[in-house]
Amino acid sequence: MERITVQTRPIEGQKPGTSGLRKKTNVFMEPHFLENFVQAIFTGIGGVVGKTLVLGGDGRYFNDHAAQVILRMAAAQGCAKVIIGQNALLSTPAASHMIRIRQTDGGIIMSASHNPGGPKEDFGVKFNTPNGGPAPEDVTDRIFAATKEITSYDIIETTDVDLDRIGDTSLGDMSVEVVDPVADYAALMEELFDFDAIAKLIAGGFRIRFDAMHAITGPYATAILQDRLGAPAGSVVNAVPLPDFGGGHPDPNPIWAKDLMDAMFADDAPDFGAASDGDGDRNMIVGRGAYVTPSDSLAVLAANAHLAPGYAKGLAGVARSMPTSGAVDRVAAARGLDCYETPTGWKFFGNLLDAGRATLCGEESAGTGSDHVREKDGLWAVLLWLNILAVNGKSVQQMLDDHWAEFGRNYYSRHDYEGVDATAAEGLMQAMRDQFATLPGQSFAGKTVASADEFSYDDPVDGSHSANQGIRIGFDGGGRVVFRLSGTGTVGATLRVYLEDVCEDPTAMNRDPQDALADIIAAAEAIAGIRDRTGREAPDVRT
Ligand code: G16
Repeated sequence: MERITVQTRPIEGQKPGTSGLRKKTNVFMEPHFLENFVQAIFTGIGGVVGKTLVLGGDGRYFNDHAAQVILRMAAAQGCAKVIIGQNALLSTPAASHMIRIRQTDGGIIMSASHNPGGPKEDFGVKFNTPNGGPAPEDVTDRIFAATKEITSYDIIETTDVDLDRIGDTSLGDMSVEVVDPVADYAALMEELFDFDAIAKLIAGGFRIRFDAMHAITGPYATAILQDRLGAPAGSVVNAVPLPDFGGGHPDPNPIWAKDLMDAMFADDAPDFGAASDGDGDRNMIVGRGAYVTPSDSLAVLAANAHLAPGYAKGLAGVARSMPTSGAVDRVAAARGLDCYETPTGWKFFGNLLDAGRATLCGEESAGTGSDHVREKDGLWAVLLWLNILAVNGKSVQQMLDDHWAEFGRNYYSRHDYEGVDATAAEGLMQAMRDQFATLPGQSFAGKTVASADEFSYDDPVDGSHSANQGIRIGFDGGGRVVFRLSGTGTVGATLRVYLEDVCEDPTAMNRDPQDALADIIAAAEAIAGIRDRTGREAPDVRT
């Protein structure tokens, strides 16, 4: 076993995005690419001497090799201990939990989340801080700065560590503890939720279908939903994680989880359907014939979380990302809860959760979570829904109908234009900025613009400022459109157009969102000129 210093040079394009660094896998496999970024993480956090880190990933192609490299670099640089999931697997929420309960100095998660995996698809690496949450911007700025100054990294040359066997081992002077990836997480879920009530619901014939999309939640969902809660074998489908997610796109939305949608809209549909993503932090909830938008899911959970034991004391407050619909704001207003609006990216919830200002958080991008960890958590959302349904005995559709009757409905849809020419996308955004002063008062497709600006955020806990977080156009009557460029894509630019309108008419609560939003969609096109600027006739994905 030899410790060597490898000379290297800065590599372009290592700026962390919305959630860590995501690139094509073959880029990560180029000489020094992974090592440079890992070294930059170590430098950015002040070195790893004497520290304990958690390590795990979603099992996508290159996960196992990257884990060995990270272990060898940590060992070469004086790290005291790495706690790693068996076979280098940990879902993102389970990693967050592990970082917290073992009081470690943080962790490295290998994942490109909902992006496809495989040699030709995506890989990613991100650092989570000791609170279990994604590194905030000051840390990612330090990591990025280190990528631009790197000249060498230290690594041990040795054979691979056996990650198949649970237990303690070592690498040089560093301890390596291989842990069961599921056990601690499952125990946490059992603390938060009334497993007896959910098991009784299921035993009474309530049928569920959970689509793990060949990704990391397979073993978690099988252990919890089938083995502990008694759902019949086969309730969890696509349960075996595969390095390429079976060739699929592990993003739980109606497009990429179409099989689940078809099953849930069939004549013999189960009562409850759900899916999660590559690394287990996103979720999609579907009832029989009833798709629940992530924004509505957050609002319904905020209104009913007290029915689960872990939240029986009520909520300290709620938070949502800016492009997420205002449905949860209505719940907060009715229940007298503080409600925060943050930029896109789970990292922005961290301070609010740590300070005890928010208990539940959520994003339109299929993420919901609470202060139990510092990441969004797919299976947690599924279990909270099941706990609520077990207590009140309603169907998912009934939950939605009752919710809209009580609070009103925010019709919502997101239109994505993927792989757009980056210059064209920037041009579209800039052209709108140039119109901020003149848009208010003008009408487009019958909608009059009330406000036009770019969202910026001042963190109420640490005072940090984040600018350029999405363009907002508000319309008279409460509708709005938000334009943002994704920070998680790996090819060109992805333009996200978030469309929303408010409805308080009890006779108009069950419209198709695309119809209900037709005027807002037309106004967005008229203002931004999406077709002309991107050359696209229609969005690639409508959620
Ligand atoms: C990540 C972040 C989320 C964010 C999402 C969307 O999700 O963790 O907080 O909402 O990206 O990002 P964008 O719109 O920039 O693509 P994940 O599930 O990919 O980690």
